Amino acid sequence: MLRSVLAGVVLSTSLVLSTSLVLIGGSAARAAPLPAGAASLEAVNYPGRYVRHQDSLARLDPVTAAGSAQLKSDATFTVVNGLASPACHSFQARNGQFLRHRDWRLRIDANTGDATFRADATFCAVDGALASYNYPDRRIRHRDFALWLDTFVDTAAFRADSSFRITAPWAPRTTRNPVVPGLFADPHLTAFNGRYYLYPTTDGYAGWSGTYYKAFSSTDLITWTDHGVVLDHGPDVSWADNSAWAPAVAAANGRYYLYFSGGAATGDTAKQLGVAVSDSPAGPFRDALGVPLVRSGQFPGGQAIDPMVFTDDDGRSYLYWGQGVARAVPLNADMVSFDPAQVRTITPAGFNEATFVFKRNGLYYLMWSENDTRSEDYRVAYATGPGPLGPWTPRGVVLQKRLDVGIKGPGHHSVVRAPGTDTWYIAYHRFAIPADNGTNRETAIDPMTFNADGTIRPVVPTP
Ligand code: FUB
Repeated sequence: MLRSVLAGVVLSTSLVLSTSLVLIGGSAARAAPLPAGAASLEAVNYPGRYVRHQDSLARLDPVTAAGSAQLKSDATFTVVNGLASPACHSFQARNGQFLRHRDWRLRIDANTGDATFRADATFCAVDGALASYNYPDRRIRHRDFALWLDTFVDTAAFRADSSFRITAPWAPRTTRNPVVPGLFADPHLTAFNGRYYLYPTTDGYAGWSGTYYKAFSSTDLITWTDHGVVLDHGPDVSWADNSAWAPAVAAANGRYYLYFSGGAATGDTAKQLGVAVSDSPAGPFRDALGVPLVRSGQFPGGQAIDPMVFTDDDGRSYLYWGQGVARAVPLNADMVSFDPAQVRTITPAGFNEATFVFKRNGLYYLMWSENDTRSEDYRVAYATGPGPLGPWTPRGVVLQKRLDVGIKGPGHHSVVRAPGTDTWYIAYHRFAIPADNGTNRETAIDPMTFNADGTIRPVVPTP
């Protein structure tokens, strides 16, 4: 069993993750991320006992190969992006709930997305243990084989009781999706220089109030490199504080342009679109304009969210966006401006949001999401046309829920062609499986295939 060690007390094998992070006032100043993905946590001073949940409470129990499937499942967690901070971690149980502290006990609960829950469910690797994000002087520690959040005392006994070894999971994943662990939505999957890049919304926030974007890259759509936070509304965007939604990245002029939606502190009606630029697809990106690219209310009707850029074979790029009303406009060659007089409305019947355009064999495809992202009926439909601005012929729904395997609300997608081939993939989000909803979504990728006449075959979403 490959083991990495979270503890400073007993170092059994390869990867030592201790003393790697310093907390100052509750925020991570220096972080060495734990490997994301499924894992089990073994007590260092009680080898053979693992963190598990039972009746929602976290405790340490013996787990062996002969143990029941339920026990192994209860003793398996997925290490994910910290719900309160990307510098720290959250631990998602197999039932979709998160390890969190309440009344100083460790337990599992469903993510409400509010700031208190997210902070209670975020832990930072510090000095060989897991410190609470919101109570940084307290660490996860076992006492009488129950897990508590206790104030750190610098004794050998406390250090031992708060040291856990990250091991291979007792209940390994059996599904290919989600492609990156944790809560990520609105995935923009694209390819640059023969490598896939994935830019999602960071999810798990009540009201989708997240503030930052991460980027991931892969050569095979299976193994992903986490490039960390590539744009954060807090420090990086003066005109947007929240609602960091639906990034989309395009390459031009030897650079990479990240289009995004952002809300000001004034509330829901103030969504605007921005554009940030980087010399690398892995970021970091900086706000290219210092002001919105599309201002709230600049084009009356609908919300200014969900930007997407399509670049045609002639090098001309087009910006698409909107919720309620779909809009499109040719971008100027600088990729950060356009002629407002050229903006046109292209709203298809059934449209809600998440426009996506691509081209195959000379045919243009306009795709979008229907219904509300909180509905299990959120889904993807499309039309085809002779040019990037249409006119468009509706072709129907291509991706929708698949209740027999627990897939609800698949949508806000993107499409990528495997470089140099006619193999296509669709990336989309869905309610996280199991037990989640339209603010706890996860990113999946599945093949997308075509009929001989160019129409898209119904996508079979897979768990
Ligand atoms: O993720 C926030 C919003 O939810 C997106 O902008 C919409 O497309 C919907 O997915």
